[in-house]
Amino acid sequence: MKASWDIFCSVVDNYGDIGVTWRLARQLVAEHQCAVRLWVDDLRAFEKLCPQIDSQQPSQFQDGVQVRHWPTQWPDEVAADVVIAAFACQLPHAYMEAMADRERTPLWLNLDYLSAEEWVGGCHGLPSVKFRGVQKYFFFPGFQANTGGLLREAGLLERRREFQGNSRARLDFLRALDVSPAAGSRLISLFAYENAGVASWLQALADDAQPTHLLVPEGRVLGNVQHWLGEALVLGRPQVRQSLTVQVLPFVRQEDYDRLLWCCDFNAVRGEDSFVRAQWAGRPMLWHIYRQDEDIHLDKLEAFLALYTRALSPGARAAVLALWQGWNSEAQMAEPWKNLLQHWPEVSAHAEQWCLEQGSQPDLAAALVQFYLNWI
Ligand code: TRH
Repeated sequence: MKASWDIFCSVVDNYGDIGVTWRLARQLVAEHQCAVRLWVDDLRAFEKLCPQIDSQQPSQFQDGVQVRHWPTQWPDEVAADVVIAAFACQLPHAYMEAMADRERTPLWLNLDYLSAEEWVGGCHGLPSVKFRGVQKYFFFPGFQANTGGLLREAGLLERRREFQGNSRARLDFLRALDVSPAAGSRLISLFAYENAGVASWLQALADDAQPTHLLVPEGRVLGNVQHWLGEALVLGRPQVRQSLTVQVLPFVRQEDYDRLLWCCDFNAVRGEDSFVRAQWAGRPMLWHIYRQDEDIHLDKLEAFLALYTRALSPGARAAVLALWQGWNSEAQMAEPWKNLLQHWPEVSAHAEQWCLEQGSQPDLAAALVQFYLNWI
């Protein structure tokens, strides 16, 4: 019989919580034949990355996943074989009672935030709290073999390479978004939080001899872009300043965001899920990390940079470090950007190499299923 899985997603802010859990839920159904219910407390956030979702429906099937609205008043529900609380969200008390009431205790996991820090490997899979005999375990995504890995659908890298090798498919995809970059221009996507460093980067792109077409999905960075531009941004309309064309795009469905990343020569991403997807795109990238209290996000940033730049030459390594550290401290970006361009061939080849390396490890959904099989 199929194992049943309940995934709980509380949308704290932004799209990372739902982005990750939706991806995982679909993959468990498609690749591991699991029966999955995804409990989401904010269906409107979900609708943004999956437009087929009807935010008024308390229960609906999407891609084989039973999507349930997580109501404040918890209904009487039988607990699943495997229960995932995403990002340390608190399960409804009545559901925890239902877990404990089951004849066969469920496997209860906390799916944690992604970090490249060293301690993660040591904590992955360890027991956490207990509720009436039901043991909870930590499950950590990560980049090293001693972690739960990264979300990566079967065949993703093959599909990505095929798309990138097919200039027609790329053009058609961009055309459907009303994007027509001039021949010879560099294509960049910009998905970030508010960042005072944006202006200096855009100015450097505008001053460059090579033209750039910058695609900015609707979101939090638009204020900085508009401020630099000095005029109102208009969705879909290319706005030109010297060598730089800025174009705001509507927020697209998750699959299309992947294709957008695959199309670009350079991707600025943020948070957790877009950060991973940019790595699977195999192109040079820039990460705007989610800011946390007491600057603990900076430790995460440094831990990732140490791993990511390990195989680079000293010059290229210094260029990547300066760019990423500058971006995350909202510093002036012109010099770090120009310096990165000096190392472009190496940084480009490295992005593909890093993707290959990460892609050779078990993916997170497979690791979760294996964890369950080892546990029963
Ligand atoms: O939206 P985010 O900033 O989410 C954040 C982070 O996950 C952060 O770590 C977490 O603590 C916080 O949420 C609560 O960035 P992220 O993680 O990249 O999620 C964005 C999602 O939106 C991702 O699944 C990709 C998707 N997306 C689309 O589907 N279409 C789009 O057009 C764009 C720009 C993104």
